[in-house]
Amino acid sequence: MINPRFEKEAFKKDVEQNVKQLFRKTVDEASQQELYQAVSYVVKDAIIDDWIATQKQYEKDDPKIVYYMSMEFLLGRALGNNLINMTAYKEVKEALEEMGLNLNELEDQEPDPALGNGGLGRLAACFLDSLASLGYAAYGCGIRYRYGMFKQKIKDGYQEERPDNWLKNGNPFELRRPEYAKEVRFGGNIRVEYDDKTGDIRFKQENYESVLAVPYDYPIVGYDNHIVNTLRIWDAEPIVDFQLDSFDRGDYHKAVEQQNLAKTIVEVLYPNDNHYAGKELRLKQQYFFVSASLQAALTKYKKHHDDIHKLPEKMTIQMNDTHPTVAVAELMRLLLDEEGLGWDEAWEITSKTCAYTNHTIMSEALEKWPIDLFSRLLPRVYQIIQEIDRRFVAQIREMYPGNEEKVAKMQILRDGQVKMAHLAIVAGYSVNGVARLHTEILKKQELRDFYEMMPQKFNNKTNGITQRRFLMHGNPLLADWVTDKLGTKDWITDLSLMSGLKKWVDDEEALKEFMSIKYENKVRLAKYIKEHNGIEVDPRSIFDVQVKRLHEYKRQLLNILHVMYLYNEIKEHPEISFYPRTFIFGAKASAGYIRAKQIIKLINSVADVVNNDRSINGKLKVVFIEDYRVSNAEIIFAAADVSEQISTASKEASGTGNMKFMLNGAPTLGTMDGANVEIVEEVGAENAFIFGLSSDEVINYENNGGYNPMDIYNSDADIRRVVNQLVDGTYSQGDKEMYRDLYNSLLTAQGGSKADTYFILKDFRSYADTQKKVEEAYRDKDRWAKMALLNTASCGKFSSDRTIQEYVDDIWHLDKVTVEV
Ligand code: 4GP
Repeated sequence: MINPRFEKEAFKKDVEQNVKQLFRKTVDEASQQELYQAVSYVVKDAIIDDWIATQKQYEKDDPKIVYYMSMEFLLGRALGNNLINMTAYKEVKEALEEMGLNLNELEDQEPDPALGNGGLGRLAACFLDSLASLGYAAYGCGIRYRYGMFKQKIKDGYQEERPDNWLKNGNPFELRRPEYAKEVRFGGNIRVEYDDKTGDIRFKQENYESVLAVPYDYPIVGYDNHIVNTLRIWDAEPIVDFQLDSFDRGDYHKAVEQQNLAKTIVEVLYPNDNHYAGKELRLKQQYFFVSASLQAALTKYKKHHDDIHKLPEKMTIQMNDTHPTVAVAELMRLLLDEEGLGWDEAWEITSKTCAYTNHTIMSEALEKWPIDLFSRLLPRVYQIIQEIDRRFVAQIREMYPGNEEKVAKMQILRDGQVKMAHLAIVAGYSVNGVARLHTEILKKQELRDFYEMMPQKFNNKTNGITQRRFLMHGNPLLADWVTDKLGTKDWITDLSLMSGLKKWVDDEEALKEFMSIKYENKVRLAKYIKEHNGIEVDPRSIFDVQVKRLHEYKRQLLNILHVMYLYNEIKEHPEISFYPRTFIFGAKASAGYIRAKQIIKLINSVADVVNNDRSINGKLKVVFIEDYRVSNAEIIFAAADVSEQISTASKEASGTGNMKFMLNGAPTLGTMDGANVEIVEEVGAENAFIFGLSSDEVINYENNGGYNPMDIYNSDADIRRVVNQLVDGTYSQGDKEMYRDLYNSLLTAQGGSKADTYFILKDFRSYADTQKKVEEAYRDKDRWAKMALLNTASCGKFSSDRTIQEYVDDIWHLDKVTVEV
């Protein structure tokens, strides 16, 4: 049943009313931005009813709650998604049309809340959607960064970063909750107090700096179930307002300091993906939101429960990567110092409450804080970690007597560092990887010693994505077709039903419909590209897409080198028939990641040369889509023919873009890495294009000193030619130095890293051969349509609903809640 607020006449009246109240305007006077706001506030009103109902139900049922702690939530836009989940999208679209307004244009007014870098942040957003849709009580806990992920501009082919002032026009969906504010303290010293009478010892933090953490609640709407969970993101404010009339010098300085701390702490999201930059401010951010979230969680628990020992029955904390793992020590601190528990009791509770997810084996992403910095900033928390470490070392020695090598490898405090992953594993009750292969590598390689000592903690949870955003919202044509063909909408909350599409795989008419939807989506993307890049692309060409963060291990360089190779082929053999192709890239590079930025420049340089060469008759086009983010991703996935998942095997923990492409009917061209392995398992090897070294082979080379790329360079003339073109000026208007570093990175060992660390030349031939197979397969329209359809039909496993249900069953043990309205 449709929510009465979305009945057309009522809805239109509310929009008019909001335009009037918010902007003192009539609908025809209001700007698109103002209209977007007016519409959003009507939607928010409807959400709030359900939000209140949900919270009432939770109070009544008292279900166990998961706190999903994450530095990043890459949400994407809210308006359209909320309407979808409230099953009101079509009605609202029509009502707006009757008012002469276009919902999609209004949606485009919403800034992407880009509070995340990439995979791990987007996964957190999918998880919140699934938790609400499945009816589980959950809080997302994070930071309300004033500036989200930078906006990317491409100027002369180079990436430039611009501030993302996403809150400039306010945020209609959030709610400030000052009544739940918490103080968070940094620095100072710890004074030990003895109580002579009781013999108790108390630890008092003195001379600290502090900020007030003020939460903003952001509704997470479940699909068609009236459940609204909360993403709680924290803003920082000074504890005492800066007072201009404060003439006491000490106070004045203190006030200014607090003001500055509050301002800087939530100012920006560090733009690092799969990489950590050991900045003091980053540690402050981590402790800030973790401490505030835990304090709030304990306050909430104590409101309804008086036995703190039973905490693990009512709440669990999932730590999204190492970033929030200071949580285990902070929870210990709160239990010891605030609740007055003894060590063993506090440990018992903490080690049943905290769980850790690892998202990468890239060693540069495993956080390790210098002890001097850490202990200065968080003196009490550090003391607690010392004690955790002391007890853990004793345990290692008991289990492996005389094996000091084990101690050295596993200790939390070692080499002058606090090793956050070790802390999380020791104190947590669960450690999971994000795809089967990744979890196996953790167990056998990266975290092997921990696995041997505590195998019961390790488990796999293969990632997933939400079909609500990435099919219903991003690809409405295909969503309707799926509903029609399955004869039910139930796939929206049970993606395994997609397998029912397999029965259409020999139906010519159905295949034609499927491919014509793909074509429509390609036309839509072509229009976007024309508007944003000024490049004409032919929707009949093969849309071969690689969109994701820019990272050497993801090997965008392999992709573009292959484009250079194809270009050489076409020029040299104009007689050979070549199926027209459009290579589409989208990627942000961390601001300080020089080589990644060179790769962006190279892609744009190749695009310049290739796209402007009339002699090749538009057979090859290269497009770099600026500012890749959730909102344009939705359009891109829907339009892709080929999904490029070409990371060096073993390096991509899972990938989730691969699943979004699959859902939208794009076969994977990839290595046996991350979740690609499971994708191939589901869809069948004949419906994917797999190439390259296996992860065992890569690891084997790595453990034995690498391989020699010069052998390949010397023996394969095509590869040699492409590599040489990096330094012969072909793509740099004669400048032979512009891409020298990329050239060197492929051929020579440098500063600690081996030549061609990511096996680009090693995998090149097999990649090029497999690309040929893609072309052949595409020429056979019938075969391609079947492959594409089978990808959509086989994606059932990759819903985040499945993933979340596994977390619930194996790790969190939450209770399902239903809300009746
Ligand atoms: C990413 C991984 O690179 C990606 O494979 C995975 O799908 C995703 O996490 C979610 O699990 N890692 C990061 C990171 O985003 O910063 O380490």
